Amino acid sequence: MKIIVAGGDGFCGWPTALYLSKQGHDVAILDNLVRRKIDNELHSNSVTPIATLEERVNKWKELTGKEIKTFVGDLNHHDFLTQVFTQFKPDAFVHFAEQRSAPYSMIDREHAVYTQTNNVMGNLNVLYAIKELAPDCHLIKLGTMGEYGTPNIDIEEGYIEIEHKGRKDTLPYPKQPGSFYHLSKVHDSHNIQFACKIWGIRATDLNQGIVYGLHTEETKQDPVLNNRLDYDGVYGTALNRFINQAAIEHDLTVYGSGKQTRAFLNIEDTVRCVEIAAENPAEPGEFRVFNQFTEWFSVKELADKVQKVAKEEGINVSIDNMENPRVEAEDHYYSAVNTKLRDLGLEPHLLTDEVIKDMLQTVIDHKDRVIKDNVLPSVTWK
Ligand code: NAD
Ligand code: USQ
Repeated sequence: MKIIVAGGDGFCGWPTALYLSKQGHDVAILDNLVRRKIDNELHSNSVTPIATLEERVNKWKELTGKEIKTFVGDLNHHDFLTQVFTQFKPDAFVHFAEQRSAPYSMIDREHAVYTQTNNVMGNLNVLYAIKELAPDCHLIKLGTMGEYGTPNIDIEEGYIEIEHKGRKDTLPYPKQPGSFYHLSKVHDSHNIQFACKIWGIRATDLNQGIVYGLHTEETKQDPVLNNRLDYDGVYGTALNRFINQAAIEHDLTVYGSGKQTRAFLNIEDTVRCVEIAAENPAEPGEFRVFNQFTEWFSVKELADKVQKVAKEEGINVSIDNMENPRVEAEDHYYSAVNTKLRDLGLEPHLLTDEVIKDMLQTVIDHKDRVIKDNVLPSVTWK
């Protein structure tokens, strides 16, 4: 298949592009490299040193003989997107290219507006490009489990059957997102569903949980192929952050009681889930939703696991239940369905002590790169 990976210079997109290329697909990366600029804005960095996009794809070609074409530009530049679609003629468009940090979207008005403009308009431009230039192209869109929030009932995969005043219907599952970023994903989902209905576009919304991990089989092949690893209070995510904190012997920053529960998956499963979606496309006009995660944990459970593994490695770190900078439920029910990707063949990589130990070792190797001022959270929701 000819597959565009939009956001292919980022944490999820880069290993996905390599994996799909290794599997024999003709892959092109589209990215405006804005994440590298945001690192500069935040005076932050990836713990792992990352090569330029050009160096990355050149190294991949040198090692494997496989070419990954690159299109450097913005989804919100219509002429650019038109050129990409006309030249590459994709069978599938994997859309990772959004501003993905909840804290970044909550910094102030400007960052909230940027997040929603970048994400919602970018996605709308992709929908129009598919309609006008590649109507059979399958949109594989990265959504998020956080679209659902933490309702007091089980979370279904996209839709819920409701009985109301004696009548029944299957409706989109109610959405209660917790940041302007998570809201942008809800807006995207609505736009995609509408486009599928009116234009007959085929789309899969992958409601992904929090991704942990760093390496995949492909990124491990050479340091130039390194994936990025965020640890700061804005882009670092729960488990990855705790492992980084342990590596520099910093207290683990559990927000509030830490009872808040989230769905997680290993980066090696992210790449496989995208492949499964690509190889089993939605039907024309179908808006399909898969919950993309393998396990759920409370934040406190993750901190306990990291503390234990770190101790076995001779590192003693405390858990700091700091005041929660977010407005979110800490004591809540959590149970979510995730059968569709498994039914299509996903074999989960579960979170073991070994996985934490491996990652801890990688971070220790690069710990001099950690900018300590960036570790504590700096953004509040209020
Ligand atoms: P990332 O920030 O590392 O990568 C996103 C990439 O998209 C960056 O390389 C950036 O330069 C590019 N980009 C952003 N806006 C663009 C635009 N308008 N035009 C072109 N390129 C643009 O993020 P990530 O962690 O790889 O996340 C990828 C996607 O997966 C996001 O949509 C995110 O919401 C979703 N997701 C991520 C996680 C996670 O834990 N990392 C979990 C669930 C869902
Ligand atoms: N948390 C801590 N301590 C920390 C960091 C986070 O206790 O140091 C807590 C947060 O309060 C929250 C939970 O951990 O309750 C998750 O926070 P996170 O920063 O790991 O994840 P989140 O903000 O939800 O966003 C991340 C990605 C986003 C993706 C989302 C998937 O950045 O792109 O959409 O995970 S999900 O959570 O399923 O919506």
